[in-house]
Amino acid sequence: MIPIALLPFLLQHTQGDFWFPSQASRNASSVDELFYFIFYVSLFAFITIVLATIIFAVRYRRSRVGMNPEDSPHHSTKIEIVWSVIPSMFMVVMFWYGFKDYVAVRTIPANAYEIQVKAKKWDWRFVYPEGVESYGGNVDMNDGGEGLVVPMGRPVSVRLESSDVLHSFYVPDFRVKMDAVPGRYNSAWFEATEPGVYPLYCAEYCGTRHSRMLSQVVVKSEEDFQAWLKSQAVDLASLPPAEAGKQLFQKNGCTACHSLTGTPGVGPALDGKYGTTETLADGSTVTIDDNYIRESLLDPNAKIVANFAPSMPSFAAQLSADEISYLIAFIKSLNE
Ligand code: HEC
Ligand SMILES: [Cu+2]
Repeated sequence: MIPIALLPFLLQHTQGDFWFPSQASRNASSVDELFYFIFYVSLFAFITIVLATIIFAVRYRRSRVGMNPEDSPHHSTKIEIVWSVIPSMFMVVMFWYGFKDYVAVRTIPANAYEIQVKAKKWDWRFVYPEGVESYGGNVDMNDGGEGLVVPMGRPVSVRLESSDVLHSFYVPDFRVKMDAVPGRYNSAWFEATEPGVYPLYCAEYCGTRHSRMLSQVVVKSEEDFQAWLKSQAVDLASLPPAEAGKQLFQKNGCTACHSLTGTPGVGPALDGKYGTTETLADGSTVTIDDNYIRESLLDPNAKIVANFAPSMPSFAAQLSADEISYLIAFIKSLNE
């Protein structure tokens, strides 16, 4: 049914096409081949059945034959065997490759390089075995993060967790998608085969800023990846406190809710705020000082800023006393 001239176009998928983005991981081609096999078998069956239906309806229509329908033969073993056995053979092929690919996609190679992926409303944080952290990378949010940086040519596993609601780790170019579920760990793996930058989506509607929970996977050659790891290892204590606080502000995803440009987001903008007077939801006022910021981080719902929903998570489990001081120094430095 498909014009022969179209076939080479339809079968050449590696660069990405109408159906799929590029194939940038080792499992991508087998996923696509199975998809296309099922797709073309279904297309063939669909066209054959619809055509036969139309032809029979026209050819044996009542006005043409001019009489009431004859009783149809109710049994033909030959036909029944043909239409059972042939489709079953196709099903077995689909099952066999589906099962084989499923096992390959779900079995994490023992030598995989494990990165912890932490999802929360509404950003991603990536923790490497070397203690290095990377985050976000969403151009739109302008958070300055680089996203998930991975080496090319060796298996990488992601251990997914969520600290609030369901999120889903989705990299279309790798054909990888796995939920990040609060209260349990999930894992997925891939082996990137082409250097480049690929979009990383949250594929589970997770609240008002779900569409902004957009990051990227940066695939680097082994040497570039090792160089990147080295360049990321910073000792916060060696930085000026405000600079250390700035890094923590980005790493902890404060940028997802707080802008530093005066425009309120989910939470109030934090530039030029230190030392000013804040009006709270109950009408009382409070001065934004060190103790107030500390309380905002450890017990955010103790005082709610007027006109904002109490949606800030507590950072009591994430931040050490030193880190809280760095963050305070950073917020103070925004007044200068
Ligand atoms: C999920 C969104 C969200 C995240 C992430 C978040 N906050 Fe907030 N934050 C809010 C909201 C909403 C408010 C205002 C309501 C309230 O007082 O709880 C707020 C209030 C504050 C205040 C008080 C501001 C004022 O004008 O009185 C400070 C300071 C603050 N956050 C700092 C931070 C820091 C530092 C981080 C990162 C460690 C952070 N927040 C992460 C949503 C967030
Ligand atoms: Cu999400």
